[in-house]
Amino acid sequence: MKITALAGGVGASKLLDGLQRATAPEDISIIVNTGDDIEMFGLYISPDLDIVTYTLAGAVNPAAGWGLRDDTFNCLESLLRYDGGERWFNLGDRDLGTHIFRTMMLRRGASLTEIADRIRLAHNVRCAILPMTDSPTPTTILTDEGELHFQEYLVKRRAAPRVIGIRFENIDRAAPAPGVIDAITGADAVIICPSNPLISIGPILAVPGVRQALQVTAATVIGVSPVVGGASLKGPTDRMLSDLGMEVSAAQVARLYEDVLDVYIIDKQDEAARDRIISRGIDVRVANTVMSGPDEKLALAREVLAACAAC
Ligand code: FO1
Repeated sequence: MKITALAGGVGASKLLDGLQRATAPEDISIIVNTGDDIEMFGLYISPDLDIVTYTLAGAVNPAAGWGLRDDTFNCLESLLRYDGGERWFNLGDRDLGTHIFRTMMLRRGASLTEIADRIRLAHNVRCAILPMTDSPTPTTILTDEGELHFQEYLVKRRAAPRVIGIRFENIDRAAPAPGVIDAITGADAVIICPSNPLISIGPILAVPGVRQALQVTAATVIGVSPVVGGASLKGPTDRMLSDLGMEVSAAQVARLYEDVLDVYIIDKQDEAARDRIISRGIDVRVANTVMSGPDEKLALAREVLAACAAC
């Protein structure tokens, strides 16, 4: 069974790690959000591509869910001594190797797609990893304190400012990266990972042609809720939904995807929302979606695969 996943950062990576253990990794293609990308110290940083790659390689810092395991920060400290800036975005010494390589290859004219493939092969990752687009489309968060790059909002300001709006810069002029549309239309199942619907999956769906491909694909489109019991397990999904006047619930996230979803997997804690979601024409499966360890990741991945096989 050919599977394509739409993914953001940490939550998605956990499920993807389960999936690569539950089925043949070569059958999985992952379309990754690049709206979080940011330039720092002249380097092109692509956090979600790196989080997915490092996690699937078993190399991620397990406590943080991003960066490399046992990394050190000597280079960053040296840079900040010259720069005089505040340390708010932690780039590890070995992680910097990835950013230097990516930046060097971009300057030589390689595409983000080609570079992502080189990096995942170097880490022996067998799933295909595709950026959503090859052109920069940074996410701007409009807040009561002004406009912030997504990383400034999330990491520097710890998601404290109130969100008024979200803008995906240059998105109308962006094209899906090579292989993205084929991965959606040629799959047997497309999985929308439990990522932030507004700033992780939202940018992928906003790339011209992607949402339409999901609407017409013969693949079963299966979403996994990132909201459990009225809160997000990781990151500011709950706060952002609420700031933007939306209900913080699994059902609300399903509504954001209702034009593309066939099946939605919600947590046992949210079982009461089942009928509300079914009434919108979406099949619902109830599972333990809280991936607290390797066994839970594998169990949820098997649940997702069972939902794919049932359609
Ligand atoms: N997240 C943080 O909360 N603090 C950091 O200092 C930080 C550094 C960082 C460096 C490289 C990288 O690939 C990711 C990093 N992240 C950091 C994670 C990142 O900000 C977000 O979690 C993702 O963009 C959302 O998926």
